[in-house]
Amino acid sequence: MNKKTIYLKDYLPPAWLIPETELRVTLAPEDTQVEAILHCKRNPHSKEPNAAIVLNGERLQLERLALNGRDLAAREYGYAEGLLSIPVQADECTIASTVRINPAANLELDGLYRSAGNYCTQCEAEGFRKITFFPDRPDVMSVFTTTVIGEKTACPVLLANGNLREQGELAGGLHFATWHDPFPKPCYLFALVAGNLVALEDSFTTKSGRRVALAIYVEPRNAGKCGHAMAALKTAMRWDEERFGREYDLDNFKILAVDDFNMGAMENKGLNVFNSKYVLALPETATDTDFDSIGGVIAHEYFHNWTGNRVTCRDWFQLSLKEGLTVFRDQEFSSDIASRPVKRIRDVNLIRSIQFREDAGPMAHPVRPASFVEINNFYTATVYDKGAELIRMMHTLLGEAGFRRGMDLYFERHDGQAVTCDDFVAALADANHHDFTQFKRWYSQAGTPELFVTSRYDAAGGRLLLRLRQSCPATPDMAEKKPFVIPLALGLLARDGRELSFSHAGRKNPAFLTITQKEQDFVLDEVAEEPVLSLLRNFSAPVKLHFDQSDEELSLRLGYDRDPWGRWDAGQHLALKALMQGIEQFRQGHQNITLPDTLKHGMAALLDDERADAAFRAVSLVLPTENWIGQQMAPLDPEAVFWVRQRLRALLGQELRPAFLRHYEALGKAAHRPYVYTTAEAGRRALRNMCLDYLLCCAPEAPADADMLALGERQYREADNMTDGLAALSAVVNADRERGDALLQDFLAKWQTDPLVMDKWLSLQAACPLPGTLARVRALLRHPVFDLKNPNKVRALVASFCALNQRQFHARDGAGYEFLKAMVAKIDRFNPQIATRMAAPFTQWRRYDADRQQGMRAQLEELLQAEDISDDLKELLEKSLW
Ligand code: 0A1
Ligand code: ZN
Repeated sequence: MNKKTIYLKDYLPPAWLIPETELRVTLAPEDTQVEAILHCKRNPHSKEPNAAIVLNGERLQLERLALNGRDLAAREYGYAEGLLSIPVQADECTIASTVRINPAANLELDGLYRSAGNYCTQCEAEGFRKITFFPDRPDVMSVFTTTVIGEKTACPVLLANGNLREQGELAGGLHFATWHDPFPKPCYLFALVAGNLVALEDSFTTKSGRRVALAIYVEPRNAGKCGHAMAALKTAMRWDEERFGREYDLDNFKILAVDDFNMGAMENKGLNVFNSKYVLALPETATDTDFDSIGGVIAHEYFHNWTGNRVTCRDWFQLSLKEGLTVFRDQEFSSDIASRPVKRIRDVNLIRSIQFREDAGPMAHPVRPASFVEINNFYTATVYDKGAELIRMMHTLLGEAGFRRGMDLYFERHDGQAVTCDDFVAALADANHHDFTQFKRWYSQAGTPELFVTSRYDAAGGRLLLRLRQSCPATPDMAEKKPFVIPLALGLLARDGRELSFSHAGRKNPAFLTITQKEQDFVLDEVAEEPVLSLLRNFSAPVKLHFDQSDEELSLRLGYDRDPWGRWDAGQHLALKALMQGIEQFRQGHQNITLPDTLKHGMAALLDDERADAAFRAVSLVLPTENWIGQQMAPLDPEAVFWVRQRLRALLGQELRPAFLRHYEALGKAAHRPYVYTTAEAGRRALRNMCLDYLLCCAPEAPADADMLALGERQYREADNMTDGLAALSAVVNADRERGDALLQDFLAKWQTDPLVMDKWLSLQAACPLPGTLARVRALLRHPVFDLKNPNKVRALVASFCALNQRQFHARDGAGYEFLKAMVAKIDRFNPQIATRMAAPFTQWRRYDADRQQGMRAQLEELLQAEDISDDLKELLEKSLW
């Protein structure tokens, strides 16, 4: 199509509104007919008083177009570049259209498509235009009435948004269902589902006593795997009432699970469509992590009903209005129902590993981008996760009660509207008389701010002097950044680990300081002794903190910090120092890297710390991710990062073997049998599997210990659940090819008919850092369980290799790069969204040494030269090469 860049500054309100829409969809695999009646009204707020009606439409075969009941001849309208333009004199009119589409040929999974013979839709961001002609922009909100017609035998179930109005039989073996959604919504929230589906049904009574029918639809073979998702949905519905006062509004809430889906899930009004990965779970087939993420995603989509659907985005630049806020809400939900510290640690790991890297690369963009070519490229960690961090900072600045006041005002003011991030912030500000003017720079300035801190203790005055300086690197869109508002949460520790009290500006023990200037000094008073500082507690702002602490100070914080996040962060810092030192030695040719005592003792104490829960100990024992380590290096040497990290893990495993074994055995005895999924049990399994992982870990190129391999094999055989089985399988696969292969064979034989389990099987093999993995991945492309058209399979094999297996992907011979290029080129022909996501590792090419730079760059250039690449991929390639 050759899309052009569009700019936020060019936003104009729609010239026409469509208060009501009637759709009649007659399904057939290759020839579906869509009849639409749009009731149109000029927008009184439009700046173009005589404008024609302009409708988006792509891949549509137009059969009939009528204005106020009269068929239009081709010369009476214009249709070019996906825009249908109809000149109209009056202020109100009705447009009727009939189009034909081919769902069976839709492999981009955008618009109406088929998955396992069933029909479903994906309309966010701009998929509705592939179903019918419509002003496909979120600020046009319409009341939809949808009649779905299908064959009774092939499609016994016919669903759309809203409440069921009518259903019945038609001639020729057909039947129909008419659904009416009373809530005006943008077309990106439209959904239609049909097929041979079974439902798990339940109900929920809202706080005002209304009964809502709940149903999760799946293919018949998946009946019986929805119990956890249903329980999570009901918990989420109650939580939103209690924490945010938000009640559900329709008579029913329906979820469909499909195997073919580009993303995680979609919040269509009253009819969510989910990637089956985030619905289906049984103890035998899903890990604790899967159970967790199902709860999180179900909640996320449900919460969108208020943050996204009832109040939606004015335009796609405002995507974070709904996504950042809804991620914040799902984070809070998960924190309230399970472990708050562990959730925070996982989220911060994601921000540091993925979002910081994005913010430092060629695709960097502000949380509210100022321009884009293809909106699908902006469903990013920045919009979602950094967006949620902005909400979290405002929550910190206002406190829970003030934040809730602001949210209430936001809903009161904007229910039923399409609004901007500015509107959201204004509601929080007005409800609290708080000035967020400077804070809003977080929305418009990309890049990760860096915070440099030095401190000096004045013993005579009992004062601590803090000197702070902030800066933010230039990003492709902006060279100079103005100072951010940074809430810096902090605490002081005495040398024996006690929390020390202090005061600042007359306030006793404030939880945070608010930094607003480029350089700023703070004085903390009444500090009785020289403290160890715990800064950025709970990761109070998405910044890179530069603050020198000795190993002793970090060890003290690792052992005693009141803030669990601070304990984890201190451990990460301690490990990072050891890693960076080791990397330096490795690069000078030394392979005999040793484990610093401070790290060893810190980790040992953490492992034994019965005051902390098991889940916290498990996450805190993980060394910093390769991504995060890599960000501390220029140029980035992925082999050194992998090698040293693996070596330190192996040394920890060896030197702390008795302790790991002791905990492994004890945690095994404490297990509930059979498996139950509870926070405590999942934590226990996580810690036990962490012990196993360390016990099996061997230094690069070194053989695994036979006794430990046997331990892994035994756990694999004896496991009654996927969490323990997969953890053992993964540890053995990463330690020893031959023994791993034997288990992989066994696993395949057991699970080959379960696609989600096969994703795990593929992913494990692709992420294996042992030599020979690329050949294995190539062979797996031809394996019967693999399917290039299925995004989950592509993610499992291609992304696991190219994004998770940095060592093999960046192998010196460039074969990994060649592989990714070929995959991207192939997939782009039918699914640009997935192809572009797969290409992401290439965007980082500038961070590597000259040879690797050259290797990746050549692939980017080759991709760009190919004919007919998608707009999605083109945007990524051009920005990366620029
Ligand atoms: N709004 C969904 C995510 C989503 C976005 C785009 C999609 O297709 C291009 C699909 C889903 C969410 O935040 O869950
Ligand atoms: Zn979302």
